[in-house]
Amino acid sequence: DPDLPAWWTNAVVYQVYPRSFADSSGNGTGDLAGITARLDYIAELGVDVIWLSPVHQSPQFDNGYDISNYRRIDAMFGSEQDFDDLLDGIHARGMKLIMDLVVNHTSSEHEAFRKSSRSRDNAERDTYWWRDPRPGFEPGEPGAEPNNWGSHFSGSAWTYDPGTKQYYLHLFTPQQPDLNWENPRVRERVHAVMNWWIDRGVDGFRMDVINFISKDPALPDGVVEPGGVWGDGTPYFTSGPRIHEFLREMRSAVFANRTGDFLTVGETPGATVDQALLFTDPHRGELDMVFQFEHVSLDQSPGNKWDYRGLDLRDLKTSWNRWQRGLSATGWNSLYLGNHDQPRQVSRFGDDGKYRYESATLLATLLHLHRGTPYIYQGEELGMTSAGFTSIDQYRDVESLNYYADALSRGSDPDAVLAALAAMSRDNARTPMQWSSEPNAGFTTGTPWIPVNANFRHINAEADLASEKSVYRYYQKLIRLRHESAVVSLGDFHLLDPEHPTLYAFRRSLGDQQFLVECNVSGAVLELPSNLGSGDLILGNYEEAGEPHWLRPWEARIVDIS
Ligand code: TEU
Repeated sequence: DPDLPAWWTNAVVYQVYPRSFADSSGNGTGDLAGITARLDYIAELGVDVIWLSPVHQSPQFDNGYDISNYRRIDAMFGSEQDFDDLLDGIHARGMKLIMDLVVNHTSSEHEAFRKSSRSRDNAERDTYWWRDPRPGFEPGEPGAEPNNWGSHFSGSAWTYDPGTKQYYLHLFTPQQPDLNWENPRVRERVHAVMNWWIDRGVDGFRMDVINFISKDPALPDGVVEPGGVWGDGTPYFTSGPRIHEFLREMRSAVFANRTGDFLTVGETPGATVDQALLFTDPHRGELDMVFQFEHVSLDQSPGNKWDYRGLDLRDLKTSWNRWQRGLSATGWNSLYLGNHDQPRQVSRFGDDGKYRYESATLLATLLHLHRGTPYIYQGEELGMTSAGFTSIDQYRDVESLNYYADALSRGSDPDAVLAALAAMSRDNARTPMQWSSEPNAGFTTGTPWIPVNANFRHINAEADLASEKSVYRYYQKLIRLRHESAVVSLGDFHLLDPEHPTLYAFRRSLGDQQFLVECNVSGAVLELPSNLGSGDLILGNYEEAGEPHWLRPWEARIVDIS
């Protein structure tokens, strides 16, 4: 019933990035059996759902976000049986599993793309975007691309195929050709893949860049910013003309005749509140919730994530407040600060030195007390920090390596580029899980595929589990609070003191229940404005009771003011 609160309104999701979670084989890369062996660790945190980043067969140009066979587990992660064992283990602990669904593009090694590339008139040609060179240019030469769009991972969004003398479109790497969703066969195949996974027992999907699947078939040139090289194609592929039709069609083809507690979450870069409302209105039958990107774009110059500028807290409050209000009557928010594409949140928004515990738990309090479904990215519950890499050979991520090469070829200073990577590279979140103070943080007995963060001897799961005061223990309490308290899952959101530069305070209310959340987002003591009353402490990140009208550095408090 779309009019009743859905089960996920009090659920918490935990993201596993399999290559960096736990290696059971000793080859240096995480695998499925490694995850299965650590399920108690995840279950004890209290989460309800695991989102697993891609484990499908893939040449791994983008760590699995380039799938060559949608119905096979990649051997690097283990066997088909290993997958079924993991799924059973998750279900046995009362949790659900959602898979990553990467269908804006496939791998260039997918059979359909191989066939599509063979000739201009083959039956698969139209399942991807092939276009002629721009007239008046020598095919394959700069300027001959069918339009001026840049790829998300540097360079043109087009690659020339000398065999058939046309270009194909790829919004990401050349090894990730975009599928042509205008072709009904593409859509039917995606639905078939989804049904196949649901029949296998999975509980839903996290849909990669799902708001990019409908493109304006004219593929017009985009605007080139002053000093820029490539045009901005986003107006022509973000929430394109048929996006809502495609999502409704997908929902009915996969979920219409099923009963059960499924979950769909769309990754939607660039989505506005108005679009998110359309995507997540339960009466429309599209998606359950979306990952929006506004709040992870506030600390950089527009359109250039490498130009990191730091966050003004007021911008975050303004943005989240708009999302909270916009999706209050209908629709639903997902809540996140980190994932496998973002730097570690404690390093980016908190203080990963002196106040690491306090700021990690403050950020968690802030996030988990908003209205929406919180997502935890592996290691966040330990307060893991960004990688601390200082040399280009420590990096593995294709986006980071391409950016480095591209920036240097344009004459940038290598140290400045390394500083940008240290702040914003996706590899910051991809270093191995820190399980213990053993060699390689207990992640592998072999050589890890990417260096372990040097701080693993004091930041690790073993240490957090051994202590009553730890980031992990605090996350347990927050998750329990959401499960037990309807005001946390369903209460109205009311922002307080929007103009205060370091205080993030808000009220949640449901019937006669009222919680007040007060967070000091700074390393200095903060005197609370007089309008903020005190009440019974529900949860806070300092052990000793403090002054009611003062917050200590990075102090977060949840108080009952009913
Ligand atoms: O990410 C899509 C996306 O647009 C970003 O998060 C992207 O990583 C960022 O803009 C880079 O600056 C998804 C996946 O989460 C990511 O890992 C994949 O690389 C990408 O799609 C392509 O499948």
